[in-house]
Amino acid sequence: MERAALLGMAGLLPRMVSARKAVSYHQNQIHALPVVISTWRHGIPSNVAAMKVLEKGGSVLDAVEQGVRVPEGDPANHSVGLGGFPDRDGHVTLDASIMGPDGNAGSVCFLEGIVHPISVARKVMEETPHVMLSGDGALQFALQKGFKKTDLLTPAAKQKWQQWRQKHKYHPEINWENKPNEYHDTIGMLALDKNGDMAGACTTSGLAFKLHGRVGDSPIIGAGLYVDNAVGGATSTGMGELVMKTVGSFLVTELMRQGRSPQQACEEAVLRIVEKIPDNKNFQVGYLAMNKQGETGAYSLRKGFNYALYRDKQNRLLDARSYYTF
Ligand code: SD4
Repeated sequence: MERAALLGMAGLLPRMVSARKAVSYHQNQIHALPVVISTWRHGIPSNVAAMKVLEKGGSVLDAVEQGVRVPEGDPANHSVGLGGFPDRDGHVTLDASIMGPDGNAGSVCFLEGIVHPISVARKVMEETPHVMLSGDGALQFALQKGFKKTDLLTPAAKQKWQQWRQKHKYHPEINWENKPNEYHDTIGMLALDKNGDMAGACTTSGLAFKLHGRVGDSPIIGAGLYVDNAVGGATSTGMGELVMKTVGSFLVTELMRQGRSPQQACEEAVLRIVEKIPDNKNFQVGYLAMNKQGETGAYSLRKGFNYALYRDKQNRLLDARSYYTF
């Protein structure tokens, strides 16, 4: 059966057409560098930290690392680092990845007890021949490198977990990250320095109350983060399983390589999820992308995804357009 017919049967065609229309929208404009873009409201202070590094002439890798350390160290942020909501057994387990302009990459997953997993990921990248360390091995490595072990489960996060345990259900909510002062989501950040070199970072405590041992897209190079300094980069937030199944950030970057604008590439990657994973009703995914010219794109499966864009001396919170209008 033809693809259009299949999609029509699934009730997807009208929406697909509207997504295709939306693809034509992008600003083909070259912006002053540097540029920093990151997911969600917590991207605003994170962008400030990253831009400070760039304005002082620091490296683009330092910029993204310092940027995402802001929510990692914030106990009021319940989806990144310290204060992150635990898994269903009460363990706060963290995932993070980083990529530099030289194509080097590092990540950690299922890491407990370390406030700044992004900095451990960077050490994996720079001081080992590997890309990813997990669990106890990642913790041992971090301790050897001088990171201090910290209890990441704050009283507020513990209380939420205990409330959750009473109900004993697991229903991911769309945009739960937007609930004021309660849930803010994964931070993914891309930065382009004044020379046009790009780095990216992504860090999270993952889905709240996930199964013990679950790892999401954020530490998977090509899923939660990808940077190719010849083309640009992408990062994601939301239900990591949907991103992993479609290798989202690599897909977005490859689409840019083929000539799509960052906006077009993000939209096509969301469309890929819709086409390949029909059971997407209860989930959110958001992509951010930036190309070598500093053009940016943002698109999500559902309404409610916002992001912080710092360029031309302005750091603004913007709403992404979405595939579904609900
Ligand atoms: C994950 N993408 O672990 C991350 C978390 C997230 O909405 O962004 N949740 O799947």
